[in-house]
Amino acid sequence: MRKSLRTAAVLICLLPALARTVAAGPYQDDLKARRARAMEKLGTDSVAIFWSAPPRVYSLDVNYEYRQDSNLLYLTGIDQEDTVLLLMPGNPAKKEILFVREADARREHWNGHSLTPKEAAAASGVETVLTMNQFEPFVISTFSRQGTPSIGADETRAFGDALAQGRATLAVLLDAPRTLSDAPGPAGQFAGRLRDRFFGFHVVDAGPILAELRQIKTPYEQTVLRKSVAISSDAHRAGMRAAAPGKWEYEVEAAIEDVYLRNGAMSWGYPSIVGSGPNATILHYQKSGRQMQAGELLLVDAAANYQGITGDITRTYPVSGRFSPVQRDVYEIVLAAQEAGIKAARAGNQASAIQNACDEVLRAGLVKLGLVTDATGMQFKVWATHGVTHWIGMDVHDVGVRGKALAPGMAFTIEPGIYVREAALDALPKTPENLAFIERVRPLVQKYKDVGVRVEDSFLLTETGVENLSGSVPRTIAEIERFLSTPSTARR
Ligand SMILES: [Mn+2]
Repeated sequence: MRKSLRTAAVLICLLPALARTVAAGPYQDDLKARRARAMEKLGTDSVAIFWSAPPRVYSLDVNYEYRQDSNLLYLTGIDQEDTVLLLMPGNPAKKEILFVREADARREHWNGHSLTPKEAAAASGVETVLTMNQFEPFVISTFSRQGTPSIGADETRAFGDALAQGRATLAVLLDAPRTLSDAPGPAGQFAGRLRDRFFGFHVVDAGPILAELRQIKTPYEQTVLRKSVAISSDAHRAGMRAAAPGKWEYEVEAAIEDVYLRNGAMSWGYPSIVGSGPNATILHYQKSGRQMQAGELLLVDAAANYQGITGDITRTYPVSGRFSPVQRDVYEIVLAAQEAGIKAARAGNQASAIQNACDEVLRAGLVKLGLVTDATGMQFKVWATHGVTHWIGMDVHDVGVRGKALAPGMAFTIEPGIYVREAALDALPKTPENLAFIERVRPLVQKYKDVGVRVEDSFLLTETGVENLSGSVPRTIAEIERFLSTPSTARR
C-alpha cells in the first residue's frame, strides 16, 4: 500500500513534465498550427484521414530508403511507416488523433526503434496517440455512431450528428485517375469500403486544402528552406571544384552529395543531374557515367532534402574554366531570361508573368542567334522546351493552387533553359513551314549543337520582395570564370 502510494506520487510529479514534452518546441508549434489551419478549412462536420507512405521495394528483400508521404510529414513531422493521422475538427477536445505502430522487439532489432505513443506525441505535438491496432475499431465505432471509447464516448458526437443528418464529410487524399479503368489508390479504396458500409457522408479530396496550405511557407518552413538551399549551394560550389577535363560526371555527383550528408541532409531532394557535353541537353539525365572533355559544358541540377524541404538549383559551366564564344552566346540569353523572370516575380503577379518574361527574352535571343526564324510565335519552344517556374517545398515540384497570385511566403524556381539537339529538328512534323525552317536553321544547329544551358535558382517571396536563396553560387559568366580560375584550395 505504502509503495503504490509512492508510485502514485511519482506519477503525479511526472505528469506536468510529460505535458511539457508534448509541446516540445517551435517545430511542434508550427506542426500544430498547420493542423489547426487544415481543420479550419475542413470544417466541423468532417473527419480527415492521412496515411504514411508504404515502403518501396528496390529489389528482392531490399527497400529504397524510406520516403514519408509529404502531406503526412507536413502535418505531423513523423518520418515513420505505419502511421495514420486522423483529424476531427468537430470534437470538443481531442481533435487530432495519431496512430503509430505497436512496439515489436524483433522488428526493432532488425530495423531500429519505433516511436512509442509518448515519443510520437512529443515529436508531433499531437496529444492523443493510439496504436495502429486501434485504428479500424476507432473508424468503425465513429462511422457507426457508437461512440469511441478509446478517446471518450462524447468526443465524436458532433460528427455522429452530422452523419445522422447526412451532411458529414470524409476527406482523404485521392489520386487523380488517369483512366476510368484505373483502380483508386489505397485512400480512395478505403473511402470506398467505408461508403459500402456506412451512410450519411460524402468523400472529398483533401489534396486542394493541403496544396493551398503548403503553397505559403510558414516562418519555420522558411528557416528550414533557407538552410536547405544553403547546403545545396555549398554542394554546387563543391561540384564546381570537382569538375575538370578528364574527370567523370560521377565524381562531381559524389562531391555534391558528400556535402548533403556532411550537413545532416536526409537525402537528395531528387536524383542529381550531372550532364557533360551532349548530356547537358538531356533534361533528366541521371546516369552520371561520362568522362568530361576539355571545352565542354557541364550542366548540374541538384539539391538536398534537408528536414523534408528541398530547393532546386541548376548551374551550367565550362569544364575547362572558360566559356567558348558559342557557349557564351547561349549562356547570356538564358541568364538574361532569368533576370527578366526575376523582375516579374512580384507579389500580385501570376506565375505566368514569370514564364512570359522569360519566354520573351529566350525568343528574341534565339531569333538573334538564327536558331529561330519566327519572331512572334512558339517556334522557340523547339529549343526552350520546358516551363521556367514551379513551386518548391516538401516536394521539388511542390503543390500549389493554380492561378493564385504570387504572395509573400511562396517559394519557387526561375529556370530558363536552351538545349540545342539535332534530333529536335527530326522530330518536327514535316509541314512545308517546318521544312523551310529546318533548311534555314540547319547550319546554326551545327554551330550550336549539343550546347545545353539552364540557370536555375530557388526564390522566396517575402514582404520586402523576391529573395534569391541560392544567389551565393556563381551565376554570371564573370562569376563562374573567376570561381573556376581560382586554385581549388582557395575556392570557397
Ligand atoms: Mn526545377
